[in-house]
Amino acid sequence: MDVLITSGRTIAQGRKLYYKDMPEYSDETARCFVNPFDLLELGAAAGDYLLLSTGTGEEVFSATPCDDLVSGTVFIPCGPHANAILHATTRGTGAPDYKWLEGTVTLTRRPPRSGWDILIEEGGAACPPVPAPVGGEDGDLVTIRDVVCPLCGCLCDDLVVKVGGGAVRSVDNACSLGSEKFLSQSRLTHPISNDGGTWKAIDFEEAIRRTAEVLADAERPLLFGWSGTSAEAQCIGIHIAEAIGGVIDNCSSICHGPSIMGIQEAGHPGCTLGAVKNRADVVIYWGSNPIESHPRHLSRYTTFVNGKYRDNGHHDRTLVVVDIRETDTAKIADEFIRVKPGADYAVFSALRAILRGHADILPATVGGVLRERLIWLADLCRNTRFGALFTGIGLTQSPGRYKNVRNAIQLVDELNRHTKFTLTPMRGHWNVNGTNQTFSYLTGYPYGVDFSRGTPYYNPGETTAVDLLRRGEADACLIIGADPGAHLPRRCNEHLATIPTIVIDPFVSLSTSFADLHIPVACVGIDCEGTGYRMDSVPIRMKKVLSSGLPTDEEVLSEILSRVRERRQPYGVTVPKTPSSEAPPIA
Ligand SMILES: Nc1nc2c(c(=O)[nH]1)N[C@H]1C(S)=C(S)[C@@H](COP(=O)(O)OP(=O)(O)OC[C@H]3O[C@@H](n4cnc5c(=O)[nH]c(N)nc54)[C@H](O)[C@@H]3O)O[C@H]1N2
Ligand SMILES: Nc1nc2c(c(=O)[nH]1)N[C@H]1C(S)=C(S)[C@@H](COP(=O)(O)OP(=O)(O)OC[C@H]3O[C@@H](n4cnc5c(=O)[nH]c(N)nc54)[C@H](O)[C@@H]3O)O[C@H]1N2
Ligand code: SF4
Ligand SMILES: [Mo]
Repeated sequence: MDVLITSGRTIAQGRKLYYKDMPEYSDETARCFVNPFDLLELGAAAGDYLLLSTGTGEEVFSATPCDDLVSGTVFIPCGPHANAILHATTRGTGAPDYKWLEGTVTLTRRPPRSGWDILIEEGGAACPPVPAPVGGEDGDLVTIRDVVCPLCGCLCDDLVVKVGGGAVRSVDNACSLGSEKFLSQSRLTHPISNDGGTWKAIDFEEAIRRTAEVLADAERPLLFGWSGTSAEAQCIGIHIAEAIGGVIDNCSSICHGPSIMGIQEAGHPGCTLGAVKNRADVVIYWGSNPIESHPRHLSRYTTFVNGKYRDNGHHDRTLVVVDIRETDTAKIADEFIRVKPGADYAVFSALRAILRGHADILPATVGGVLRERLIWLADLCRNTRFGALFTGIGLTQSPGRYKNVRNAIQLVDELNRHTKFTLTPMRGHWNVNGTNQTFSYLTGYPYGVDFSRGTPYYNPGETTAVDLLRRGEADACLIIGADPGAHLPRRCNEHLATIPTIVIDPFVSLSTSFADLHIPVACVGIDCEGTGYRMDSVPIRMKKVLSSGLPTDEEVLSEILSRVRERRQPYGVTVPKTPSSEAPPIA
């Protein structure tokens, strides 16, 4: 059967993000949600195995019947299984087609593989042994209040954490995603090096020396990730990139990078989450499913919360969800509008036409939405006192991409002729917004910054991680605060497995599989402090709740920076490297 394959977040996948060494993670990322009628047609039942095939490859998933999807579309939680069949083309934006992949589905008897098996096939090594959890007895529990959650862009700052026996024992107020990060024990205690397929413990001094050598000696090094670490560490990373003439890119290139491209073209009518809480009477989530990806967003900031001028919680507000699936967020919304996959640009244009008084020129449906529904939505937005549109990666990773966001901004501009309306991208990681802040104020560009010319250069689709890896251009890679093993297309991982790759991460991740070296560090927000930027660009200081004795990202990076500076000629004396004329074409 021909299907459109789309992927995204689930609660179970998010809860297992910090347990990628465990089978439960793979069990979730190997699920495939299918409309029950499609399953009937396939002759399959819940739990049966389905083979999904695309132009890139094939992978087995286990079937989960799901009424939220229309017939002909299947949904996979994001992870190694989805990325095993995804191509690495980014259409000039840096972000692959995570939400739009054509393929076929058939019944099979073969069971799904684990994430690690996929990585091994892509050229990686087996999972290293993870040391037994620290501490036995809880000891005297210490309670720490007003702790900030280092998981998603909500940066909730009201957590209560109990610590004892050298570990976090309980977390109150956080959602299950945040709690699981605090409670995870999938941590390494010393650097490990991959010696021909076997893992060997090494000390920090050797790990840092080897990292500096690899980076300083590379022709086209890539430093990727950064959204899982502090703003302070990001700044040091940018200095390393400058010192080695490398490319530094952050997770936004594969995420909300297209939102930033839209903002570059049309501006950003943003506001703080506090303004939304206090004033918004219309809240729209478009291509975003916060119940599973930012679970406390509605209760802390937008919907189920009383504000200064909205003292009756959700009774004072209208919640609208626009998505291709009837998500859990859609189910609790006042109105759910289902669009056809990839049809958002047309729907935004139709809304703009209605606001300009041209409803009469519209056909009966636009992007699968009835004209009358669109007129209703335009009227709702025009008549609000304060409207807040939150955009997700359903817009940035589907056809139209940054043009979708640009059109959404232009719709919001149009609405501001009538009332007050704002737009906020639902930034994913706790400090991915920080990457755009630090990269912009130090280099002038928000992500994908190439220092090979001796001066910062930025061109999404060229200087972005997926594109550099797809073209096989990077010849060494430092991964910090990201997990390409789990989240980048197969082609990128296959290349990473062939070049020297260093991972700096407190947790074992799927990227550990193709790391030559994995350097464990203190985790920002748990065992060290640091600055994060909430999705509305408010900087928040992350707390330290326990001592692990591990060095911080800042410390490890500072040491690497001074070593690469020693090893390379002072900046300006070296001949600036430009990509060679033999380099494969960009597209
Ligand atoms: N549980 C969990 N939470 C997370 C993460 C995680 O891995 N797990 N990761 C974090 C990160 S990095 C990010 S960026 C955020 C992302 O948070 P979200 O933006 O909520 O991400 P997704 O669930 O991937 O996609 C959002 C929605 O887009 C819809 N969609 C797909 N195609 C289209 C389309 O063509 N049009 C429209 N209108 N909608 C479409 C999907 O059905 C989906 O419900 O989540 C963060 N939070
Ligand atoms: N199929 C599919 N694939 C997708 C997507 C999709 O929708 N579908 N979405 C894409 C998107 S939007 C994104 S952003 C990416 C997900 O992007 P990734 O960055 O790959 O997401 P995570 O797995 O959360 O990786 C974060 C890493 O940071 C590490 N980390 C946490 N705290 C610290 C710290 O204090 N210091 C350091 N050094 N590291 C730390 C964690 O252990 C983890 O390994 O996935 C992309 N891939
Ligand atoms: S909503 Fe986000 S920041 Fe808040 S507790 Fe959950 S994961 Fe943490
Ligand atoms: Mo993301």
